[in-house]
Amino acid sequence: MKVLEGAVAAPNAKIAVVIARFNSFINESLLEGAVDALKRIGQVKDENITIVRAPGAYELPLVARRLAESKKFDAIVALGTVICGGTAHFEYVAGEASSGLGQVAMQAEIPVAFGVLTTENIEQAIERAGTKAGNKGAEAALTALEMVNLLQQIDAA
Ligand code: INI
Repeated sequence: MKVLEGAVAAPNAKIAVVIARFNSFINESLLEGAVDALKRIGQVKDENITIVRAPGAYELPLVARRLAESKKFDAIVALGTVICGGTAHFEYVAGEASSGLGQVAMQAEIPVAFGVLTTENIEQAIERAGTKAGNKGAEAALTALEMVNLLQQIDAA
């Protein structure tokens, strides 16, 4: 029996991190967590990490798509924060970010980790950006590395 399961080990991987500026006070903590996880846990070299800033979460898919099409990266980590407001705007922004990033992964066949917080309020976002509920940026970065490793294993099987 052959079982393939990714390890969080892709030290030679080239990773693009695309981060939204909207809600930047939260997103910068997600970025800090992601870069720390890539370097300290994943052993990814500093020169193999590219950070790209986009206006908001709505714009993340197009930027991710361009990065994927460049073929310069093994995985993309998308970071942003969409906080529920008084209108349906939240749903459109979060929905486009989520489905758009998923489409990029499927079309370009490259891991796109979803490090976009979608929360009811600012407190929930803070909790997930390096305080009591961990750091979703770090989690997304580690998932990206695991996926790079897993796809390499599948190709080699
Ligand atoms: N962008 C976010 O990243 N998070 C939000 O919570 C948000 N809200 O709620 O408005 C948001 N809006 C901006 C959006 O991403 C686009 O930049 C904008 O609509 C222009 O296309």
